[in-house]
Amino acid sequence: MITESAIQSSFEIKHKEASDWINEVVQLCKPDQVQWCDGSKEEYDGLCQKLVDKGTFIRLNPEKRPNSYACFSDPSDVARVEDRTYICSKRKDDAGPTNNWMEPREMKQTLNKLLDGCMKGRTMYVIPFSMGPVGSSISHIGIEITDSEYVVVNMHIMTRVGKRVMDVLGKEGEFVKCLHTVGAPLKDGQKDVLWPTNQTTKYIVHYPEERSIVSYGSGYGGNALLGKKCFALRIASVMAQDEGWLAEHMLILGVESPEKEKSYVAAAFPSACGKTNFAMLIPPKEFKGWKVTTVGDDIAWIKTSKDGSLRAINPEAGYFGVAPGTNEKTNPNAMATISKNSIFTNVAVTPDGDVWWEGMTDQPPKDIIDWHGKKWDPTSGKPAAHPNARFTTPASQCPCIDEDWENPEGVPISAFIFGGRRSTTIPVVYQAPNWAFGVYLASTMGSETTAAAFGEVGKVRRDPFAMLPFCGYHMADYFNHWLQFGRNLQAPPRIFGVNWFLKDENGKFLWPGYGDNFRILKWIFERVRGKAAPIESPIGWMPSYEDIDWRGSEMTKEQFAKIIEIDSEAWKKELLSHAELFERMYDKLPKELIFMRELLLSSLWRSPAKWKLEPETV
Ligand code: SAT
Ligand code: MN
Repeated sequence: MITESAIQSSFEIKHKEASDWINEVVQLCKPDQVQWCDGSKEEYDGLCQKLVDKGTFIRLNPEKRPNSYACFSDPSDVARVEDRTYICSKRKDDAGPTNNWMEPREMKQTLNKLLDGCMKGRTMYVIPFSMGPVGSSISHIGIEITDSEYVVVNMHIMTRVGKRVMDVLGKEGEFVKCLHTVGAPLKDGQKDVLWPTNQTTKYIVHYPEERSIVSYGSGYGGNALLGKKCFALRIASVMAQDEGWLAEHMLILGVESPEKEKSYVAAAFPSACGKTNFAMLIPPKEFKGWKVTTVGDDIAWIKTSKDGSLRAINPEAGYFGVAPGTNEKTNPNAMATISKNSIFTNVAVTPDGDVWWEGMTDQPPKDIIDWHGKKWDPTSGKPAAHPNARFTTPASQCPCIDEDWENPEGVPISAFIFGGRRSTTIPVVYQAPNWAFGVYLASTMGSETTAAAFGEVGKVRRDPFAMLPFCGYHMADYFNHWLQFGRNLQAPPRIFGVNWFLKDENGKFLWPGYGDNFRILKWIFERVRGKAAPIESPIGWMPSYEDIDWRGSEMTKEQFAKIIEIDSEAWKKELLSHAELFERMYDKLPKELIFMRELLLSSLWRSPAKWKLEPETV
């Protein structure tokens, strides 16, 4: 049994609650060794080397991909596991109908049995980390305990790790307890596998009242890097509700005009909607002097500052982005970011020691190793990289990183954008006339499913605020929190809906997307400055053709009218499906949302079958 004095640390631990908790976990999980992480480069390099020695990491060619590694996970451990994710609030009613729930005591009994001895034969690492710039008033601190070296090195990139965090915590600062184990103890002398995981049992558990997380049985991404979805969204959303701020599944970007006017927007999209591409967007070449800068690509923490403005930080320090589909055309900034100091999980590896994935180049290189670690057969019909293959890469390497991305005061937010993948019905852009309308728009957003994981492909899955898998409490209470939050703002940010994915009858995209999305972003930029008076439609405010900057585009007025039209019958069906969503959470649903729906319905009844931009039908 490990004694307190055998716990290795290069710095003194003054926080009693933290060291008591560590001791408790040591007694329960029974690791062979315990090591506090100091966040140093030596620690990072040492653990990467250990992973190379174990065979888990492949060191990539230092000329092509300096200081970078590739690894392949166990095939049972390739993504977040939503059906194994629990919100264990004291009352079921607080978790709501969209979260799995178990009574906390019952869950602890189950977990304690699994945790007993779960780290045998392994080293337990203790990672103090800050979500957000160390010491910022918007930031919060966590301590993750893990028995995975992979987790430690990924946390080094994704968060700010080490002694400086314990210094901020002092003797009794608050922190979120994050306990992670791969759930694969080693018997005496047992050889480890390349990707330890528990193939049969996984639990991702949140105790919102205690502000703690326990993750068992997975070593992958959001299941194991507990600062990300578990802390920065599920636990933080509960903290935000209690304390009057917002923890959102949003990217943050800055738009700067040639006159150096600048606005920041935060945008929520469900997965598979090109969020990282939008966060790093490059305006078409005709827009000389316009710049888009990246503050964050996935999560935003937003607090009201003393002067009443809204300030946002990106709580993360790196990007854990989807690799397939990323290339020099879709996202050159991401390609530059991952050129060095990066970890690649479940990509393919080329014979010259570089990485490859579907969509990186038109033709795959010859003789590559697939994500199973085997020679890939291009005729097999199977992808070389797993569709959810990821890069972990430092945000500081992003060529379009915003100069204020680490500003402890955050950046001011002028607009919220909500988008989904919809082939019909939802126009390319519209503005909510007021905050409550915007909350309605975001609460009812949906996306067509692209992956078999969610069943039928092409079915609309409602994903309010893109937060459905990430809200740590009752979704209807969350809507209410947003309504309430807006009431307290002097100048609430404007709210917009966007949809880059409209298709014609033949399945052809009606909007080019990528860099062209800047045209829409520019209109939003002008709207938040009170310019470009909009046109009223039955569902909100629209841009006129003339108010969109078409330099370098061939889009005609007729084509634009098509992606901005409102089909009354389709929208009435849309509203019916909103009612279905609302019924699921009727017990706590804010009445405002029911009234907004009525209002929309009556406005659609009064409008033509197809509302179009042409003056005669307006
Ligand atoms: O694996 S993560 O949760 O970090 C990414 C995702 O699934 O959205
Ligand atoms: Mn995400």
